[in-house]
Amino acid sequence: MENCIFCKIVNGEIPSTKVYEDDKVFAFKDINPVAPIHILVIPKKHYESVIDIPDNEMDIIADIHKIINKIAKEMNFEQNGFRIVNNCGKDAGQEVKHVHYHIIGGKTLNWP
Ligand code: D5M
Repeated sequence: MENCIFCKIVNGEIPSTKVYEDDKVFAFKDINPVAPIHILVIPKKHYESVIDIPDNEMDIIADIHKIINKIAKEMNFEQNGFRIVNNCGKDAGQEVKHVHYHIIGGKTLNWP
């Protein structure tokens, strides 16, 4: 989608530190990390937020979670754990209007 920063990252118009890519999913380091490891996992296809994903395209969420697990294992998060965050809309503080899951870890995290 035009003017979407994450679409521009997917198509290489804006540089990123890529962690993973396949035909549907892209992962890269967050520019503003809140923990030692902070990675964003996104669908290549543009959806503004998860609530905009049609029922018949929900397989993309399973695809994203498979990649989250793969990355989490590569980061050795199996023993100490990690956090997955999806901000959905205004009240959640979603800044970038392209579905993304934060993988956050590498230290003990506070909540909320
Ligand atoms: O989080 C949006 C996240 O996107 C926030 O943690 C910063 C990150 N961000 C914004 N621009 C970039 C670029 N260019 N590269 C990497 N990371 C980026 P939200 O859940 O919408 O609040």
